[in-house]
Amino acid sequence: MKTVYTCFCTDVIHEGHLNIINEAKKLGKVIVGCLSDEALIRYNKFPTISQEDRVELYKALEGVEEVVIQNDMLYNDVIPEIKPDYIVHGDNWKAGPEKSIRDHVELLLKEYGGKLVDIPYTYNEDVKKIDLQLKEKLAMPEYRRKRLRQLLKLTPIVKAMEAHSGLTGLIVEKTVVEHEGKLDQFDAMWISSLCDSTAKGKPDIELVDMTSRFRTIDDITEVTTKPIIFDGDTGGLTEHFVYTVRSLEKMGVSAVIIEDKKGLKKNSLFGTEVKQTQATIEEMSAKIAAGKKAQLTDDFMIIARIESLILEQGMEDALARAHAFVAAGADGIMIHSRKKEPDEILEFCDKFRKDNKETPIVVVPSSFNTITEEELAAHGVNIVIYANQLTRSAFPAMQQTAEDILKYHRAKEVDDRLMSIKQIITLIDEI
Ligand code: SPV
Ligand code: MG
Repeated sequence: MKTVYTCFCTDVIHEGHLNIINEAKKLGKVIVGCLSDEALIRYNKFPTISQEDRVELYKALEGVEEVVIQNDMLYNDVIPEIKPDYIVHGDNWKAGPEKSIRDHVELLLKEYGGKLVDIPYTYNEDVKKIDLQLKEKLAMPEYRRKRLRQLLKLTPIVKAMEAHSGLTGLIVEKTVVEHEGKLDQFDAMWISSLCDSTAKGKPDIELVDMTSRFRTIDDITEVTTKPIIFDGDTGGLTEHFVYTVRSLEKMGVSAVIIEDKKGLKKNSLFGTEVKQTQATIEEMSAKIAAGKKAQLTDDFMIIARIESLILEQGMEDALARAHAFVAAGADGIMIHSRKKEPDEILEFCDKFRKDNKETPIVVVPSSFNTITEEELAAHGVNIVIYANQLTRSAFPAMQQTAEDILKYHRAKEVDDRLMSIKQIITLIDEI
């Protein structure tokens, strides 16, 4: 009897999957691969049910003889092991980023003479509705909020990208790339105080009030599903911060990062060029403890950001603060630097990790941008935040367009570098 292999990464079985099983059955004994959570989150939406529940779901399907875990999105683990006579898949992977996976599977099959069978992909109103329902579920506060903690367990380094509007949120949500055969995407969104303020034409000095910052979160949560890390600046007065924590939890935000500064906060990238005052260890610890006491869910994280390196207070001060803030209840530590080289960040991570193996470390490599995610992870970093790159790429593009239209007294000269009207209207999902 021939063996047929198909890989599923769905949380809900619909007509399309049943069709695949039916077609596969005609060719031989059906083995279904359940794509592991670790592999799935690199190119699909986050799962709404556990890997174990997905295995049970697939096992219960009539015609499925066996379910195995597939750990590699490129099928490198399962194909040489099972050597199926056939691999069956919906033909939607013939185009788009998934095509590289299909190409790779073809190569693997060629090695021993296996065959690839593409089945016409089923996409009708029912399937579309299921897709939308899953997306809605992922966007719900109670599901979204806990996702950062889930991701920290699933991936060596969580990648967060700046978002400051519905549109930038959509870019973070939907961008999937294929590079060297593998697919990848961002895991989370960072609502930067710098970019949120800049988008409003205001300086990054806690001038944009919380109500307005929450409005930005609303704009983003309405159209996305990925978890949110909120830049809470100094957190404000402790008496105010406890309310902020509750509001963020209610909105489904996963984490707030507050920095150990007080008085008029300026952007860290100014460093010591402007007057900035660091809060004492006691003041910051009290704020963290009050926030932790106020929070109602176990999902939410309060991450303490240390400005000692920015303000040139030394490594020992940074480390002492990190340990004190963890003792006060912080769920993570963000260490910041504005040096071009990552040395002081790596030194901090290595030294902190000597005494603390668990507490997540967050870094924002805006200045020390040559370091890769892999290198950061090797030094114990758990979350990397690309804090402002969408804003910084959009601004010069818009400015150049404005200048050129003024120069040429028409828009023809800029047209080649614009997104088409057709593309922009299809960017936005319609219900
Ligand atoms: C932000 O993005 O607003 C930050 C990071 O706080 S930084 O601008 O580097 O201070
Ligand atoms: Mg900020």
